[in-house]
Amino acid sequence: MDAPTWPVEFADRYRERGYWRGETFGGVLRERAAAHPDRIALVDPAPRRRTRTYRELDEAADRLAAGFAERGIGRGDRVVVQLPNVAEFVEVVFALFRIGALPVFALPAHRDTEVQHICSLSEAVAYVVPDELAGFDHRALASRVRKNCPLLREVFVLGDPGEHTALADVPREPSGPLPGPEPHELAFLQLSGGTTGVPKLIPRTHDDYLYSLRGSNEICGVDGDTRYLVTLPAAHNFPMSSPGWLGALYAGGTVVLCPGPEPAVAFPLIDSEAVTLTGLVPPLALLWTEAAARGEYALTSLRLVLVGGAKYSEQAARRLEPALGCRLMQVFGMAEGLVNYTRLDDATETVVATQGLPISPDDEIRIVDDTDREVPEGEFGHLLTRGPYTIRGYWRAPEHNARAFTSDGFYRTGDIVRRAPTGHLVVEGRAKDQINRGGEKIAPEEVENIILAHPAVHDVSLVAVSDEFLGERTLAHVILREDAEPLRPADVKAFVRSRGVAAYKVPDLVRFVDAFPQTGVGKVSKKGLRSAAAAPEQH
Ligand code: OOB
Repeated sequence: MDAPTWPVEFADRYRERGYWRGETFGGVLRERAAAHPDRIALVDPAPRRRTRTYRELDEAADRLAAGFAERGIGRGDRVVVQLPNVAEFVEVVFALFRIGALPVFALPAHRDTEVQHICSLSEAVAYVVPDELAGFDHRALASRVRKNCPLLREVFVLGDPGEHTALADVPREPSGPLPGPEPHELAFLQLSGGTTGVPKLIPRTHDDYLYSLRGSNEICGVDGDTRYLVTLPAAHNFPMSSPGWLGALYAGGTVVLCPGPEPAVAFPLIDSEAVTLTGLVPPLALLWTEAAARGEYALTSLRLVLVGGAKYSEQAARRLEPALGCRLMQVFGMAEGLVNYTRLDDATETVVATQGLPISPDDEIRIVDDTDREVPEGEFGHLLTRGPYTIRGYWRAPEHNARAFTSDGFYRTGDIVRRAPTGHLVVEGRAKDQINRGGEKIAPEEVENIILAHPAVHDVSLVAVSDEFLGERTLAHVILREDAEPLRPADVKAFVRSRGVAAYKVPDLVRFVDAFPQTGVGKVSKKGLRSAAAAPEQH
């Protein structure tokens, strides 16, 4: 088996309670297209405004599915999808859902190192890319990755295909219904934020993910009149399902694809497309709050903004509602499953100071000490969780699973939380070795391994330093080899960049040291490094 799943007694209970309804994504789109064929499902505003009705989206998915199937892509095959916020992203994903092939969601920012790893680990047979994005040639990246991944048979390119296959040449007239996936089967693989040298893949089923959408829609009041703006990268779990573009489509609403998250791009779209709902990470929420105060855009259609992905300061949260003229909801979620929201009828104090309550009455929450014993009510501890949309294990990672899950199936989130008197969760910190750079997750070990490959570097440790705007930034402490030529911080950054990784993983700061502070057991003391980090930086 590729990943552990729910024991049968849990699966039975989740079905009995109506969480898992035996729907599939392909089936849901078919039903919505039959119920309201001419309603607008997608608005893709750039470079020239295009729309897709539910019928058009349904038919586009069918034709693409037939084309993929003709090229030998079938049930259970993995296909890495790395596309920006465009209509074709949604069409490709629904086409793959229909044939039961699994999209593996890469972020547009990912480069050779990440894509190579994702393709190898998932044993992907195909990879879907744009031709160029933000001045970067994804076709060339695909050519390089393909050399190292013998199983990768096809590269589909949105736009000019170069040596690969044009996505536009794939669609075929469907010759009949394709044998689709079962609701309990996997729908896709999502990337974990990661705490180890390499990210893990998160296997989500149709049943479990659709339940999280239904639950999110109910909490956020999403219905056929909702117009959801996809501000963050569509491949991330938050804008996908909290309640996200998939939630909006589930409810028969309209999804507006935003080409960039900055106010100058998003605000005119909110006004022209009458956007009602969106989701933001805290640094963006800050930017939007400041920009809205300038009053250049009416933003009157906006009803609700969700903020999550990293801790949102209470101070910043208080300013959002008056500035944007809409409701705020905090969301504390994870691609592994559990999602918490504050509620529309919560008092302002609760909305600005807590990270919410779980979606489901069957989300089991334990707050424990270092020995897995429950802490007294109201005190903080490690958050463990189990439930109808939280995975029981990562994809093909048995050793990691033994550490990341308890023997009775609780996921160790790595987050430190406490319960407010209202029962709402408050995120107090993090026990996992991960840096949260404004919602973008960085596993220090991954970046350290890259820097260690530099011939002049003897050792390195990457830590978080607090940052007013991003929450956290990265600082690399580097010990050079004794005989090495001196390096400048810029050389280390350039080296990381040259290895082909997402730009957000390039250290923000680099400091050269002679030794790391040691802990009692002789391990690098990251805590010591963090407290030493207040000293002025070198350039
Ligand atoms: C979301 O998902 P991931 O998988 O990128 O990251 C999950 C981690 C959590 O374990 C926690 O450490 C952190 O991100 N986090 C928050 C937070 N929301 C997420 N920390 C503090 N306050 C919050 N509100 O980030 C994600 C997935 C679905 C919905 C929203 C966010």
